[in-house]
Amino acid sequence: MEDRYFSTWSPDLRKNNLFFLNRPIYRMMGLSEDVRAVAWDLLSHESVTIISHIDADGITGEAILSQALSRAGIRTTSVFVRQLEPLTIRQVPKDETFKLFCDLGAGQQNLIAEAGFRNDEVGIIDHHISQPCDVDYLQVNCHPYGHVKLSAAGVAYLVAKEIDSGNTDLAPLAVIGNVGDMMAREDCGLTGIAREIAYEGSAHGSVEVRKYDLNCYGISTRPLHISLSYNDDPIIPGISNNARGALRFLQKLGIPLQDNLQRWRVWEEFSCEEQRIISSALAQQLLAHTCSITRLFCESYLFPAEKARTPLRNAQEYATLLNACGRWSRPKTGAQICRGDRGSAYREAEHMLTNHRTIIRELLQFILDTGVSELSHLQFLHVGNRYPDTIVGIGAGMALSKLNREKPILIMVEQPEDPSLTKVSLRANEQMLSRGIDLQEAATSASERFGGAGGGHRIAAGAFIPRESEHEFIQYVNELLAGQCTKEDAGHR
Ligand SMILES: [Mn+2]
Repeated sequence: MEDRYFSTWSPDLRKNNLFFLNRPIYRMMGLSEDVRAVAWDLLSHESVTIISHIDADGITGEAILSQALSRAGIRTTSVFVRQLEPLTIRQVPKDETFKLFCDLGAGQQNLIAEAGFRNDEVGIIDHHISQPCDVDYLQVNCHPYGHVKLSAAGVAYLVAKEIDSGNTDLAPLAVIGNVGDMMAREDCGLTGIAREIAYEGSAHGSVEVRKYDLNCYGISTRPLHISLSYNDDPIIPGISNNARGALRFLQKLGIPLQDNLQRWRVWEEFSCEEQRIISSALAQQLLAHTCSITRLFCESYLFPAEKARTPLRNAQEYATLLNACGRWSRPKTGAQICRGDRGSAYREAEHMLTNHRTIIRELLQFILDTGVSELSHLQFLHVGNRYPDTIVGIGAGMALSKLNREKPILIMVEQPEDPSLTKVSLRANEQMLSRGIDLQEAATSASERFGGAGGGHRIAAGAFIPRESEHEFIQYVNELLAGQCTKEDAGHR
């Protein structure tokens, strides 16, 4: 890690450095020094309250931190929030415990300060853009160091390992957090520190890294032809969105598609030789339609200790299971699973996953039936109050591959607890990113302009905006997206 090169950090220097982000001295300090500073500080407390996000990254981050702290003899309690805002910050107890924010907090430091939390009782472990704040909170954030493909669970793992080098058994959780936050998506595999963590898990025996696996969701639980037909990255002519076509394609290869119990085999169960035959047939299919084969393969991350044919077997499906728990208000069920519960918590999560999928399918159908309105650089739809705001982003992402694949999609949903607010979800795809699209930037600046708040990542972002500015907001996002494309075009000239 380059960061180790700059080791000008000293505790006193840091305490006196009130202007956190944009000062050169901050950039001079390294990520590893920040990791060490937070780890040391944590060890000085008797009890810690972890405040984390309800998604797969937040849940795995919490599980890593709470296990690392308990092992060090520190009491922990956890609070999960959908996001950190004036209403939810009230759930953070005003007590003697140290408050450790995970996967959130960096962008809400002023809110934390306004709520009255002092800098000696707060720590932040995050990977989102940091907000300038007069209170100098102890923070470890990979984002300002340019590690943009590391999730909060990844950072939490670095802290856990600094607390005790024996905590490498928590690597699978960090891998799930990274994959859950789509850190592996753009490059068809994890990169940088996130990848180092996966290989650490591999050395430890808890993670199996498959370097040239099929880039397809559902390799441990879905019949192969179903898995292939759902896949839209890459789009394979005759197979994507066509389960019957996918089945016919596989049948021609002469490989048994069912096991001796007449169950459909999942990708993971095919032998290396069978996988090789199927992969090369898929590559030929792409080439025959002059499509690129570069995204056909990816590096995948499996957990050999987990039971076969369950979503716990690979990082992508495990992350979905945790996201289902979070989105249906049971993040603690997910956290229990991360601690090894394969009994009641796991059964409950399986039910939630089934329910989650049913509602998402309905939402997807609703979007396709209703249709979207198109602007020059954006397609959008309002789903009213029909669906919970926690799944609308997923529905948007799935709908995108079936709608116009050239323009980002924006979906609005009413906020049941606050009718004056509208929740907005934005989704793009890799091709749009390569043209310069940055949804995080668009969501942040557009929502700020109308007195809302937004954030996220280049490929997926969200915002809350005042209901009355919906129309102008959409128009403005469209303008911003148009600007992002032109910028990119100009750069290529
Ligand atoms: Mn995250």
